[in-house]
Amino acid sequence: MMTLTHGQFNLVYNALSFVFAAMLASFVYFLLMRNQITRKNQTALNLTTLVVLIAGYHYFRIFNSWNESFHYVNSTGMYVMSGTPFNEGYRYVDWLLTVPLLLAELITVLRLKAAVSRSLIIKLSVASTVMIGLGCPGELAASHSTARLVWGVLSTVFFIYVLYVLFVELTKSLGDQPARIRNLVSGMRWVILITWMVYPVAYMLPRFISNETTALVVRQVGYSIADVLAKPLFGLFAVLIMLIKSREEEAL
Ligand code: RET
Repeated sequence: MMTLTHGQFNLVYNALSFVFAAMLASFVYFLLMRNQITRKNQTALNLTTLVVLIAGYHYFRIFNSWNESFHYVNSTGMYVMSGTPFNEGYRYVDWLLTVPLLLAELITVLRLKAAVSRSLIIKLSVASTVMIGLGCPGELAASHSTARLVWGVLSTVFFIYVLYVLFVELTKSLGDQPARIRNLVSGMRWVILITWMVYPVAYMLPRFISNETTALVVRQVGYSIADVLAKPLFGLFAVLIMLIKSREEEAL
């Protein structure tokens, strides 16, 4: 039976609540930015707005699921499992939807030639969907099982392919972008590289942290931090690019 201290329960509770607030706030912010972005740049803005909306909905559900999974025992001052299991599935459903959208957002905001854009978006969305799909059965397998390791390794192959497309193939298409945009794209790619590494590390965590409760708390807080960086922060980078492009178009 898993037992959480008051501090452990509240740490996850507050982290999930913070991410929910960040998704809501960025959703409203992206909506408010609409009239400052020219029509040509609005597809990318739509994508980033959708991503934070989808994530906001899932965080609302994850937050509720967390609250339903534990109840407070007055006599011990601890939180014990209520019997309703915590639903990690929301995260995978969220990633299945938001990861291809985030990658499409990165490519769309650049407004490359139509054929180049299409080819990059197809490669990135197929590879990222397979990456998440392969991670799913591994997440359901027991913490120390070989199955978890094998699914994780298979998923990582597609993760590496996504990084290859972003850092090698995309670079070839950036030649005609102004230097300022190239720097921002470079920033966005580093946000992807650094924040996306948190997910496989969190997946493998139960192998390294033997205390189940600590592993759960660290994983939830890790995912929460990564999600704020990978969605709202990444979206802010994208909006900056849209603003620069919109100003340039208006000046013409
Ligand atoms: C899994 C399984 C283990 C191996 C790898 C994984 C990668 C997950 C990633 C998820 C990214 C999610 C994002 C969500 C927020 O928007 C599936 C954990 C490599 C990279 C960016």
